[in-house]
Amino acid sequence: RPRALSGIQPTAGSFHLGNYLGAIRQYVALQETHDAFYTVVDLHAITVPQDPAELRANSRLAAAQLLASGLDPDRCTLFIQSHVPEHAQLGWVMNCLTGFGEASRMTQFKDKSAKHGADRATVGLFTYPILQVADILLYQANHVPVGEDQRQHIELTRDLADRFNGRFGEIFTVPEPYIVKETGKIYDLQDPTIKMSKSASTPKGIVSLLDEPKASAKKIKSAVTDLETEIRFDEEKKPGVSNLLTIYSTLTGTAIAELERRYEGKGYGALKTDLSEVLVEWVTPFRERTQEYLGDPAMLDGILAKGADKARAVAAETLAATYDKVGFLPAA
Ligand code: AQP
Repeated sequence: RPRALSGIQPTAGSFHLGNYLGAIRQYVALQETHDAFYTVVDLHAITVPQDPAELRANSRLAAAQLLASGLDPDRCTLFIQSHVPEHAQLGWVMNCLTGFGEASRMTQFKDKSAKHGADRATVGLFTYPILQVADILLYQANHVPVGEDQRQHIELTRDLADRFNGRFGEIFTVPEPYIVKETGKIYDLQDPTIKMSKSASTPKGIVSLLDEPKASAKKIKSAVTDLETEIRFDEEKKPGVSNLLTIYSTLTGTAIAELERRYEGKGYGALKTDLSEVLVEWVTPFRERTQEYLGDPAMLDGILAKGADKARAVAAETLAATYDKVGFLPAA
């Protein structure tokens, strides 16, 4: 079986619809075809200021939401990144292989540091794509399910894997991004030209999965569209309507062409009302399942402990091979 690896930050508490449609749905699907590793990346969460108690709670909450989305601990390996110290250890080796200019070209860092102010952005935020490289390479992943915003980081991962393999000997699998074209970028409901994002979206532009379903329905109903009336998928001319159609199509498994037919001659109001119902039907059981997992912290921690053991077995092997190739003296 090919390997898959992906990570998700516990920072925001609730995941949003972009995280789910862009990434988590693919995590669930790849359990069936891949030896899949999924990690809650708490090391990445401290690249921006965080509250320790909140981080701890959000890490459990992230794991609960992943399980509620359909991850099955018997069919994939789910773990907390900091439970596997090899991530930080391989991260250092990868830091030493990355050019300063190369790291400076990462657009995610540019966006995020612009938001925090250049002086307040940490060195950790600057090097987080390189830690992400280590996250992926440790598991020899063939495929990395992510949203479109992560494409550049997967490219960096491929470059560094090639560089290491060329310089020290072939040990790393060069991974491919696994980005679903239709849902790789879900847009903000209020500004459908930017991605739905926990840091850039306004509260009305982002659907947080754990919000009160009624509040999410309201956000769909007040989504920005355009001045026409026709329900047609056209990302360039009708980004708002196209985004709603993408969400609708993915949540219900209905082809977009079929939706266009179904809503011919009907107004945007009808589309929004129906989609808000679809969303409520999806988030209501999702929230319940998340609460069930949270209600049993011993079980949740047990799943994560087992996941960390499984992950470590793989990660330790890759790290040992890397240390050997680099020329570190083995510990006696
Ligand atoms: N709008 C989106 N559409 C499709 N996929 C998305 N992802 C995020 N936003 C969208 C994907 O979700 C996964 C987890 O992302 P993360 O843990 O890195 O979270 P994030 O990128 O911090 O989420 P945000 O909201 O995008 O945060 P900010 O605003 O901080 O950048 C990833 O696979 C990501 O591609």
